[in-house]
Amino acid sequence: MAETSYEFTRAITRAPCKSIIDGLRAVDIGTPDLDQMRADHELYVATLKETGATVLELPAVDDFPDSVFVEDTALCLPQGAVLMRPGAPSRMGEVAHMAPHLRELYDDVREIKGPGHIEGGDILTTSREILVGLSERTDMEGVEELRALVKDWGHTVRVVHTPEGVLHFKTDCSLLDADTILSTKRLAVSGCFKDYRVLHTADGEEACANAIRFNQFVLMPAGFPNTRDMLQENGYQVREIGNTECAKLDGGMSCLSLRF
Ligand code: CIR
Repeated sequence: MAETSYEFTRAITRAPCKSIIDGLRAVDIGTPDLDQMRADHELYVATLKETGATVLELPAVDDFPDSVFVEDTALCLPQGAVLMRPGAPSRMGEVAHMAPHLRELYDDVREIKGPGHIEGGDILTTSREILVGLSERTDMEGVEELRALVKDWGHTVRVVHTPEGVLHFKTDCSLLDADTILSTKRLAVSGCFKDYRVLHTADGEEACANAIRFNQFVLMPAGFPNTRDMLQENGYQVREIGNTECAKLDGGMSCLSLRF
C-alpha cells in the first residue's frame, strides 16, 4: 500500500515572480535574486519529476509576491483537498489562484471559510495524524475548522505549538518516513514528537529543518553538511537544492510545492 504521507504521484508548483523582492520576511537579510531563485526552483521541480511524479508548473503571478510558496494555500490529502485561509493578509488572494487547479484534480475540494486562519506551512501530515502548529499565521479557530472538515475523511488533527519567533511549524520540522521526523532541538523539546523517532538537525544548522520526503528522495537546502551527512548515514537519499534566495523570505523546501 502506498505510504500517502510521502509517496506522491503529483505536485503543484508556481514559478517565482518579479515582485518576489517584495515578499514577506521576518528580518531583512537582503533582496532575493530572481535569477538565482529561478535556477534553484528549476532544480527543485526537476528533482520532483525525477521520482516519476507529474508536476503541474503554474505560471508566476506578479500580484502576489509570495505566491511561489504554494504550500500555504492548501492541504492536499488522498481523499480531497482543503483550501486554506492564510493569516497574512497579503497572501489571502493566492488561494483563489490555486483553487481551480485543485478542483480539476480532485473530486472533493473543501474550504476554510473563516473567521479563523490557517496556512499549509503549519501542517505536518504523517501516516498517523495531522499535526497543526499554532503560529502567527494559524489560530485555533482555523485549526478547529480544519478538524471538522477532514473528520469524515478519517483524519485526526492534533494541535501543537510553533517555537516563539519561528514562522511556521514546519519551518522547524519535516517528515522523513512513516515513523521519523527531522526536527530542530528547540521544537522537539516541546515533546510534540514523543511517539515518533526524531532525528535532530545539527547544531547551528536549524535552518535546514524544512526539508521534504518526496518518494525516494529527501530534498533539503544546500549548505548544511552535518545534517546532510547524518541523514545519509541514516539511509536517506538526499538531494540538496539551493535555497539561499527563498531563505531570505523565510521559505524552504516544503513551501514550494503541494504534494499528493
Ligand atoms: C511568508 O512569510 O509567508 C513567506 N515569505 C514565506 C512562506 C513560507 N512558507 C512555508 O513555510 N510554508
